[in-house]
Amino acid sequence: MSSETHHHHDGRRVEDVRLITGAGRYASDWNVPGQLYGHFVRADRAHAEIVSVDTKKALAFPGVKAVFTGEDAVRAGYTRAPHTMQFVGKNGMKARSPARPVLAHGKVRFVGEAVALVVADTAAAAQDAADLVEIDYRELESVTDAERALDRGAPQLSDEVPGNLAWESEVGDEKAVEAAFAAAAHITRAKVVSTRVAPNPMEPRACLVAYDASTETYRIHSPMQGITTIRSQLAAYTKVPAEKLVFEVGDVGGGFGQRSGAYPEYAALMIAAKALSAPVKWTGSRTEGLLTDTHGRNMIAYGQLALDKDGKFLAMRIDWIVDLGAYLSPGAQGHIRNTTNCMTGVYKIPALYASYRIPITNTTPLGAYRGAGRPDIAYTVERLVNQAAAEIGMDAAELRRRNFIPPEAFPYTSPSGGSYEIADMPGVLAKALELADWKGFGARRDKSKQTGKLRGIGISTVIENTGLGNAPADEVEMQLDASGTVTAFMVAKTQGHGHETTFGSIIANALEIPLEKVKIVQCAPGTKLKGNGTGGSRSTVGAGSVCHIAAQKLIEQGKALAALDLGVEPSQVGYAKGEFKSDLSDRVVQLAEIAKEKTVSLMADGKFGSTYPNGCHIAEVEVDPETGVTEVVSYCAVDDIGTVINHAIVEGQLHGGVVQGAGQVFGEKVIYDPETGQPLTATFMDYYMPRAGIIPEIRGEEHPTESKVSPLGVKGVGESGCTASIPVLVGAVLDALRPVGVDKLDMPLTPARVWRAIQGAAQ
Ligand code: MCN
Repeated sequence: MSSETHHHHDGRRVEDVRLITGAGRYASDWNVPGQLYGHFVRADRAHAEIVSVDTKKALAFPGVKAVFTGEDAVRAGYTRAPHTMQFVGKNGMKARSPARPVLAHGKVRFVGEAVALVVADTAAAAQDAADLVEIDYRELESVTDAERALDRGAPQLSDEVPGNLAWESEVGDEKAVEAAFAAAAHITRAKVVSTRVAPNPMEPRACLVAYDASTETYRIHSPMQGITTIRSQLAAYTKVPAEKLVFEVGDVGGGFGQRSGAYPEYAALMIAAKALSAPVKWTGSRTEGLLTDTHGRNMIAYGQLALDKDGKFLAMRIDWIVDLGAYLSPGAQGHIRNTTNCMTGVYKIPALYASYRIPITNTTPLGAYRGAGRPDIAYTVERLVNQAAAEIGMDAAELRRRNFIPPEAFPYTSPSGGSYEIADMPGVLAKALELADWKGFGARRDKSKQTGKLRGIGISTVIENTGLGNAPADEVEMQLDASGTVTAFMVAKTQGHGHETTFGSIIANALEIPLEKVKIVQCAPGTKLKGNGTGGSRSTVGAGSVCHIAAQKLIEQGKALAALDLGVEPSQVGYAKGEFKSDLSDRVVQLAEIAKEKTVSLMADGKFGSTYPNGCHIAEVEVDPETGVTEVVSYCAVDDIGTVINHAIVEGQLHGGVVQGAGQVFGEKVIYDPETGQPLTATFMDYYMPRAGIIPEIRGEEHPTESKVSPLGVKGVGESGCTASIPVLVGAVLDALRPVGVDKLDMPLTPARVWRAIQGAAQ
């Protein structure tokens, strides 16, 4: 979008004044009269039978109203957690998951699993009394390692999941791949591990449930990413009809995928609110978040890439192991769908074969986490490509150039069934090489050497699917009132993304009115609107596009209404800048006037396919071999996200994504003790979080190819940053270390691990 269309507004986020001056309304700010407070008693061991739960002492604690246990969950029938792994696997295999009562019953399968819910008249009393709930366990051997869980003789989590194998599947053509490998001039092999990370949004998970017995309705306040998916999942979990679940969402302090599904805690609070005829509120702590917010990534890929003598890719083979934790969570499916979709990346790879094995383990369930499989497949493919370049001695950019899907081949159907709409990889690459001064790297490496530093350069060229959602359509309701204010209602939900600004601008631009005249209302309580929640970087492609369509509809309806005033035919009315005019009349009808007597109200909808943002990131690092400390000294990003609605927000999204990826690369990792299954990273003392300073100022450029999927020409951007940054940063460090003999190293690339790898190679 050209800057002229933004003459109404300087591009700054309209929500920020509210959010940074303490005027936001987050879950903790949300209170209702007479509310009680819940505190969950959680499993302190990874795998055990529950012999008994004694609540007597807790119940006697001053202020305690009730204690709920697995028996209450079973009595309510809240035992089958919904999951979305609906794919058909090998030999027709359907995904399997253990039953999961909303409070554990019979067995606990990971540390942190909720076993009891104590409700009291203060949060402190509930917490204190929780310590008095006495649970007698019979401990079982646990397994937290994905590959070990699949071994014969491994501890078994559930009779419902024989061999701990929740699902197995394959894609591609195994025979064709075998033939291609047999004829290859070179084969690159790598085991690529995408570490398990915890999402850690700034605002902890929380939920306040009130029950109205007269209407049998639950009012649920919780920070979430949208309400439609959660509503249907919670309805499935509890068998309470969806229309009896009314959601209320205020401001949300980050989500990153983790808040998209129904958690058992929400349903447990429903039991309590109904039983006690009082609203019950729970606010999670940081440690509860680290233990029970669905984790992300956590995949092991055994990859192989076959090349001919000119460096052309012939075939790729990947064996995936994706550990989904103790139970399949609602967000689990992304790890399959999104990795499959873009499995061959931006490259033309004629033959592909991949197999999936999905174990369950005694660990926190996995869910969507910024990218939900997209960064993992990109990391795997890019690791293979970079390693192949090093092994055959070809420039990593040149190897890419030889293997890109050529621009004229779009729309392109990948061997795993992805259908990429449009991209210009050679163009993206050329721009990035120029921006990063790829050619000048040798001189910079020499210069770093003089100061005792190992300099490395990394490159990633990636593509991902964004936009597609499960909802039958995205709907927007639009109202124009007599003050000329246009209000748009939808069920996407900003969690810090700036939707008030971007969706407001889409409408303001379409109507050519000031942004101040547009109001965005997301997830109004009790709304019947259809649509996707925010996730999968789909909101702009989906809800955003429908905002545009709705505005066009408003203009058309306005023309009909204005025509009556002007005494002409609707086709003789023109619209611009908030005014209806006709050549046949010298009167002007203001937009507000058509709502003078009655608010104008309309519905618009749309169903959109996938868009494919893509890009090339290039980073340089300096590693100090004395200390193992890595400094990222340069970061360039060229991204194609189609038409850009708001450049500052897009830059922010990319920056946030890049740093989130860098967090995983340089430190973030959830670690379990292999013997006991205890998580060793359950506080910020143990779990690394990235700081803004770990990435220098990003030098970015746009390289848009317009998407036809959306009338706005947009592609999603919310996840692009981490999809590109993980491979580029690992690639840069490995490039720095290769001259000293280190050619593989798994994340996290902490100083200690880098230093040890350098020492190990020297011996
Ligand atoms: N945008 C734009 N022009 C485009 C595309 C997007 O101006 N061509 C703007 C959008 O209008 C929106 C933002 O960029 O304000 C992100 O848009 P989009 O790519 O459509 O993604 P979603 O709004 O659907 O957000 C989801 C995505 C995901 S999946 C995760 S995870 C993630 C992310 O966004 N979580 C976030 N970014 C996050 N940012 C914040 N602050 N907090 C999170 O939890």
